[in-house]
Amino acid sequence: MILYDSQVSGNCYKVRLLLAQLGIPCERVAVDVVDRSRRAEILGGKNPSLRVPTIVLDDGRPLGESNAIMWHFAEGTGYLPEERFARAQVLQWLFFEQYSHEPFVAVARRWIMFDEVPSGEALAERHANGYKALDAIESHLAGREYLVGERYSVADIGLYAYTHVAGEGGFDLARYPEIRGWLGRVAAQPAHIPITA
Ligand SMILES: N[C@@H](CCC(=O)N[C@@H](CS)C(=O)NCC(=O)O)C(=O)O
Repeated sequence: MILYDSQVSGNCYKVRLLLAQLGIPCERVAVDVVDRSRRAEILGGKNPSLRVPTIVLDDGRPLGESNAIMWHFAEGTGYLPEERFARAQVLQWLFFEQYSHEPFVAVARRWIMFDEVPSGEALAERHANGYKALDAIESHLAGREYLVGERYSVADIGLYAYTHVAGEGGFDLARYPEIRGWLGRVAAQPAHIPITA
């Protein structure tokens, strides 16, 4: 199995973390996420969006989108609930991550660390919306250990990926005690690996 990957990408880290926790080995092919010039050559025919993560299963079938890849591998394991409503709640958080969190928290980090910040106003807008997402997670976690059903799941991996490095995007997590406690619980899970692994 081959994972087209980027070490610095939180989306790729979701897949690496889940596979590590499931004990599933894969070959990693590093793809440059800043220089896009070889994208079509590397990912053409595998992922229509030409983005990473993209995984190619042992039988040759390719799959893109971090949360879809996690869902595929988590099915039938303890990382995805069996009960119908709880599964929908996991999807609720994964869609929230992609629409309300990643475009702001991850993009601010990307601009600051790897690209360039287009303007002060643009960064302020990413921060304002990113803080709204962090506020939502903070209030949901009050009185809870994990995002869904009091059990660690791919919902937690999905939101952990960019939240735990939000400081690199200029976000201040000091004001979020619930999130900081939850980040610690996620990092303490068996077979956890850091984004740098
Ligand atoms: N929704 C996608 C987003 C994938 C994505 O944006 N990947 C980034 C790295 S984090 C990428 O490939 N960026 C380079 C590009 O946009 O060409 C997912 O969750 O997998």
